[in-house]
Amino acid sequence: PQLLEEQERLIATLIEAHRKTYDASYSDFSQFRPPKRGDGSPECRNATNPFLMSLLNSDMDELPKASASGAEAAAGDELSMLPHLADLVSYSIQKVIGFAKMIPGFKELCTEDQISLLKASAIEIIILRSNESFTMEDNSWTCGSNEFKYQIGDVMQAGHKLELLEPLVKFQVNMKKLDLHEAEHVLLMAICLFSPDRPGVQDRCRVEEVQEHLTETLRAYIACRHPLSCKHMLYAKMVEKLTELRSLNEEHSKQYLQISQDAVNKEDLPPLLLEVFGNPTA
Ligand code: 6VH
Repeated sequence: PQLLEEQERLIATLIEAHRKTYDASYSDFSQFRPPKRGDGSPECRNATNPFLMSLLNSDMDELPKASASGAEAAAGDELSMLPHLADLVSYSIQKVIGFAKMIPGFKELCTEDQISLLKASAIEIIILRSNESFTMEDNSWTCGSNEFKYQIGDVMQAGHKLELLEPLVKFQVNMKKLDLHEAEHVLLMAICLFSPDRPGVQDRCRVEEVQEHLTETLRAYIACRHPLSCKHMLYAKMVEKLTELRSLNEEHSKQYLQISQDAVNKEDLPPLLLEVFGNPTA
């Protein structure tokens, strides 16, 4: 089988769209609210006794005037990574939107369907694109300096449960092992976006048409570009990843609802995040 000229162009367009929306230098990350890691410091270990801690650690014999500050520090300590990671996710959603807009066929959909597709797939595409920063060396997402190296413990400090993060890390490891070409990586993200079975999609046929065109291109690409030794079952394995993403998505929805209810500082969640993942207080 051969890649048609049109399929070649599609791949080139997707790669260009991804490069324009994925900054592999991660230089914008310093604009997010800073990461706060409970590093086992005394303040952190004693997060349950914020008032006692502040009295023992200062010469004052009074409780801090900003009365709620102690309690907030305690609650905020548990979700200490939330502002930074919420900013990272909000930023990533903006980039995913930029990527979507450059995929042939997306802009031709009505705005309602564009929104339905983005809302449903945003977390899945973020999980996929994050594989670029994931490293099996220490199972972290490494985005430059140590400050922007995200490990499981950091994500737990944004309120996510360990038992739900393990499948996420496993997913990242298995993705890494597929060792996808850039063409395959961007096609998978586009295929994920154009899923006709997402809630609220009106023009399912149009979405399905685009998705089929993308999957056909992926099959053709694997058939003629991927080395014989490793293309075995690759397409099937990639489709399997889409299924795993659905279940990660479902778990994320539940975790997000819990986190958004637990968050003492509602400003921790940027407005775009509330719009895409839902605002339980609205
Ligand atoms: C890429 F916790 O776009 C860019 F509050 O590759 C770089 F934030 O609940 C880096 F609210 O339930 C990168 F929804 C890394 F936002 C991605 C990572 C590392 C990118 C940090 C933790 C992330 C992970 C991908 C998904 C995961 C962001 C979390 C998603 C979230 C969230 C929030 C909210 C937050 C945690 C999770 C989860 C599962 C297991 C899916 C983003």
